[in-house]
Amino acid sequence: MPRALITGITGQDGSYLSELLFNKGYEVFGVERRVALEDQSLRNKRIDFRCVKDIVSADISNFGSVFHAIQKIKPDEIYHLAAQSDVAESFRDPFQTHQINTLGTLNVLEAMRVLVPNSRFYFAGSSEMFGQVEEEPQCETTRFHPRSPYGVSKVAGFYQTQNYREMGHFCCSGILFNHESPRRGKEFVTRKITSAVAQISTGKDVLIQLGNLDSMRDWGFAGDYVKVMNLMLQQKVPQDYVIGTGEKHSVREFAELAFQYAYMDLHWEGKGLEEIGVASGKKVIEISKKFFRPSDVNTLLADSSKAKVELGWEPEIKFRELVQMMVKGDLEIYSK
Ligand code: NDP
Ligand code: GDR
Repeated sequence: MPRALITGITGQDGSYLSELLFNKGYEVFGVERRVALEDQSLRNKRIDFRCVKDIVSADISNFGSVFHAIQKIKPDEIYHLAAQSDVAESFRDPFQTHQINTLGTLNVLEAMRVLVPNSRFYFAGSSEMFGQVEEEPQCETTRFHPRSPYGVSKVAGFYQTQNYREMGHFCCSGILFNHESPRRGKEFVTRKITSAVAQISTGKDVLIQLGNLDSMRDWGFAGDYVKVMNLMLQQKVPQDYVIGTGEKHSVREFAELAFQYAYMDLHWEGKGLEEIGVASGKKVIEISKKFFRPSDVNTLLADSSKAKVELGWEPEIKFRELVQMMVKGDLEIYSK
């Protein structure tokens, strides 16, 4: 049985990936940092423990703890997903973002080099590396121009991964565009909207404060995207791949559709910072300066043709089904 190690197993992607690998016959191991005073049942709420053989304690930003975890697990495949993944937070704390994302990735790669040099390594790269896009759509040869400390940390992780590959290790990066699900954290705009929409539809008085409504993203489903992480590590030659749906939509469209799937009609009034969203005769959305970023990525669109041709990968779920799935998930939670 191959042994897979997932860093970031408590996160959205970690949970879907652990289920996928278990169903493919892997022994699945995770690393998880222990945080004092935190309710472990809450932190582990996404994980199906029937799919996980063991979880070892490690903080990715500490080389010693990563070293011990890899020494204990001796994985055949390492899926390095752990990160400070919140772009807005990376402006507030660029140092922690760098510590976890850049040094953390180096910690995993170096422990792999010393302990399990034949292990296969996946790095969770991001469309945020393209940032201020220099061409549309973005593919594997598009130049990086990151626009946040998070984006910079992922570019560094990408080049570290490439460097270990050039030293002879089997290392790949997936350059994944935004992917969401009912398990998405509520700090991200999609789940922030669908969880509020579900509460409004069940009669709660909720006002959603948003930032840049016209930001465009290529949004896919996390369950589709974890499949490609595994596919990449089964190839003969390690390579990097861009992964997205090839469709882009604005935050505004996402909100309109989310209200529609909860049987409410959303329309907009006013302009600029005074703009509001109205549904069922009530103000449900307002603009808040708090949610604008010092430098944002205004548009992203993936060209995943390399993954389609070489890996046979294509997304099964596109924008409309994704929004519907997320609204449905939150309606189930909030109507209880
Ligand atoms: P999440 O934010 O849901 O999960 C991040 C995971 O990293 C959590 O398990 C978190 O654990 C863990 N983590 C954070 N800091 C540390 C640390 N110091 N030590 C150990 N573990 C830590 O992210 P996603 O699942 O959405 O994303 C997975 C990866 O893919 C991330 O690297 C992200 O940057 C990247 N990515 C995500 C995209 C997306 O749209 N979802 C797109 C492109 C890239 P804890 O429970 O302790 O917080
Ligand atoms: P992103 O996702 O930054 O693309 O990073 P997020 O959902 O945070 O933002 C998407 C866009 O929406 C705009 N926006 C808001 N964003 C948030 N979070 N909250 C708001 O209220 C709001 N209003 C408007 C943002 O300005 C932005 O333009 C995600 C993460 O999962 C990263 O880890 C991953 O690498 C990238 O996707 C690809």
